[in-house]
Order: sequence, then C-alpha cells, then structure tokens
Amino acid sequence: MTSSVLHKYFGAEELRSLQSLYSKGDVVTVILELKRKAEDLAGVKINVAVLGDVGSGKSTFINAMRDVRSDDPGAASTGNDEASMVPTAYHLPSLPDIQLWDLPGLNSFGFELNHYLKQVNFESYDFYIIVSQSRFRECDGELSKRIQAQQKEFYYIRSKIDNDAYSMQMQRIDFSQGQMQIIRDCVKNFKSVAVKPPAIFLISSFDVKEYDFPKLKSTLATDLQSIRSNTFSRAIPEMMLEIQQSKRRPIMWVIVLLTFLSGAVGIIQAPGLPFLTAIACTAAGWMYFQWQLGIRDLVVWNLSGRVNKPASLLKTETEHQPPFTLLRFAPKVLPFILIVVCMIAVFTDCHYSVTVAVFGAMSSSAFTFLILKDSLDDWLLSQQILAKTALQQEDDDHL
Ligand SMILES: Nc1nc2c(ncn2[C@@H]2O[C@H](COP(=O)(O)OP(=O)(O)OP(=O)(O)O)[C@@H](O)[C@H]2O)c(=O)[nH]1
Ligand SMILES: [Mg+2]
Repeated sequence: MTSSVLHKYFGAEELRSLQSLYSKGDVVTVILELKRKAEDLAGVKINVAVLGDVGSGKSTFINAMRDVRSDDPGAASTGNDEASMVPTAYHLPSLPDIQLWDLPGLNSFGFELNHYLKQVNFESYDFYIIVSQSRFRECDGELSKRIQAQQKEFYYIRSKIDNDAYSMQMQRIDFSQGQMQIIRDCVKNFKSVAVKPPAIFLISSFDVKEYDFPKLKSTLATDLQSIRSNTFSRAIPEMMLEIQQSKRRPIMWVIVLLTFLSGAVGIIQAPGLPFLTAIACTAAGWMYFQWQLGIRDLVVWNLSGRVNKPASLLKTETEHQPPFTLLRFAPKVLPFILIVVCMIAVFTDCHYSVTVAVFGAMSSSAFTFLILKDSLDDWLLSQQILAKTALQQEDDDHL
C-alpha cells in the first residue's frame, strides 16, 4: 500500500500539475481538481482489512469470496495450524476494485492490542470486516471502537453459522428465531461498547449460496461507491497537506530571513526600534503569505461561486480555530512584553546597554518568528478545512 495518499488518487503528471498550480498560488483550481477527482473515483482501489480473533475463519472467508478452495494455488492458507502471520492482499475477481487483506488473528503473537494494530498497519485500510465465531468477543468490541474512532466503517461477520445451525437443530431451536437472537445479541454488545451497530451478516464460508453470504456480496458491491467517496473525503486534508509541503518549505525560509532581519535591526539601541522592526517584519511576512497563498477572503469568495456553496459557510468553517489556550497565547505575548521592557530601558537610559540590546534583538526576532510561523500554519490548516468543506456536499450527494 502506498504511503502517499495523493499517489493513490493521482498519476505522476496530475500530481506535478497540482503542485505547480499550488506553487502559483492558485488554491481554488487545486480544490476544483480535487472536486473533479471526487466525481470520478472509478478504478480507485479500496483496501479492506479482514480481521478478528485467531481461527475465526478469516482466510476461509477470503477464499470463499474469491471462489477458490483452500487447496487451490494462490488461496489463503487456512486451518487451525495455518495461522496467517503477515497481512496479505487478495484481489476479488467479482469486484476488481476491492483488495481484501488477510490479517493475522488478533492474538496470533500474544501481542497487546496497540502493538498488534501497529504491526498490521491498522489505520492504513479504507474499510474493515470483523470476522467472529460463535459469540461476540472482547476483541471484537475493541477493534470496532478503534475503527469508529477513525470515522471509518465496517461490517461484522458471524462466521461458521453452519455450526450454529447444527447445534440449534440438535436443541430443536427454530433457526430463523435463533438467527434473530444472534443479531439482537450483537447489536446489544456493540451498544454496550458505545459503537454504532454495523451491518451484521451470519455466514458459512462452506456454503456461499446460503445464509447471509449472497447478501454480504451484494451489499459490498452496492456500498463500494460510498466507501470510496468516504475514503476520499476523509483524505482531503491529508492530500492538501501533501500538496502544501513543497510551498511550505520556501515560505519557512522567508520567515527565518525576516526573523534574522528583525533581530539584527532590533539590536540597535534606538528608542522604539525593536518594536517597530518586529511589527514591520511581521507585516511584511503577512503580505508575503497573501501573495504566495492567495488572499483568504478572495479565495473563499472565488471558491464559493465555483462549488455553489455560500461564502459565509466556507468562511465560518475555515475560521474555526482550536480553543485560545494560555499555552498558545503565552509564547507570543512574552517576547512582546520583553520588547516593551527593552524600550522602557532605552527610554530611561538604562546602564545595562548590552543586555538591553541582546534582549531587544532576541525578543524582536522571537516575536516575528512565532507570529509568522503560527499564521502560516493557520492559513495552511484553514486551506485544508476549506477544501474539505467545499467538497463535503459533493460526497454527501453521492451517498
Ligand atoms: N464449519 C465451518 N468451519 C469454518 C468456516 N470457516 C472457517 N472454518 C474452519 O475454521 C478453521 C480456521 O479457519 P481459518 O480460515 O484458517 O481461520 P483464520 O481466522 O484465518 O485463522 P488465523 O489466520 O490463524 O487467525 C479452519 O479449520 C476452517 O476450516 C465455516 O464457515 N464453517
Ligand atoms: Mg488465516
């Protein structure tokens, strides 16, 4: 699986064109290109992780989905002595855009959950199928919580239902009543771990024409488009971040340059000079951002017409900031206070002139750097949110 989310959706040529548009400050066209891609995701591969407890029937299920027997060449190895130890991808002939990943059983290595999730690269998958046998297990609850936390979706499979059917028959329990009871229990168990109950299928991988197997296959085919759209929508901020990287680096160099300038001039002991230099360098940096990344309001207004969304909505979303905490606030105010202290010291003809000069320079450059770096990160983040908000409606329309 590729680690770059952009490479998953765009070819090398398209990528170059996106980077070049962004470098020219044309963020609106970049977002419209993402929109165009969101409307045509056909052929984009979806990685589906099949996971669950050891021996729950994951590999047998994958073989059944692919219509192969366990002893056919290329089949996933199955059996109680044939534990799958590394994630392995299998293509589905009936749904070529889906790649099923056979993951090791949750307790295969005796790993604790976090270690296991890291080993199998848990967060890299687009969709999940949890396979569970005979009853809802603690690990099913844990896995489903982790999936929900990523705002991704999953199916829940109760495997080996042929065994359940047999034991119900032995106990003279009506099978359809028994099935309903299993589903009710699953729903109750998901609710007990605060997870929204997913689609639940009771299947036997030995009998693909019976129970919920045919329904599972058709549901997966139907849901494919919405899974793809959701995956793309979730990835928009990350895609924007990747596009922005090439531009962020040169801008950071300009910030460093302005920081030095601010410090160098701030060292001169003229009344008010460190203060004026810090303000002038910060203002120059701001203007440079606007020039390089586009004027915020203009971008929002321009985009609003192109994606048919009210500018007020786009603006409100992008202005959404993390809480104004003391931690975020303090580093910028402290250098400012130091600048003022240095000014007072110069005005009052303080004798510690070298100390004052050094403090003046340091506080002036610290103020410039912190404000500019924070503003840059803030503008880049708001572009990521802007792209996501602008494209959100389109994704919802597809569902
Ligand atoms: N009766 C019945 N047995 C099944 C079914 N699916 C799997 N099995 C059996 O369950 C055992 C384990 O199946 P696997 O598919 O290897 O299980 P797994 O989850 O891949 O196991 P690990 O890779 O070790 O985690 C095998 O003996 C299978 O034949 C089913 O639908 N019905
Ligand atoms: Mg296996």
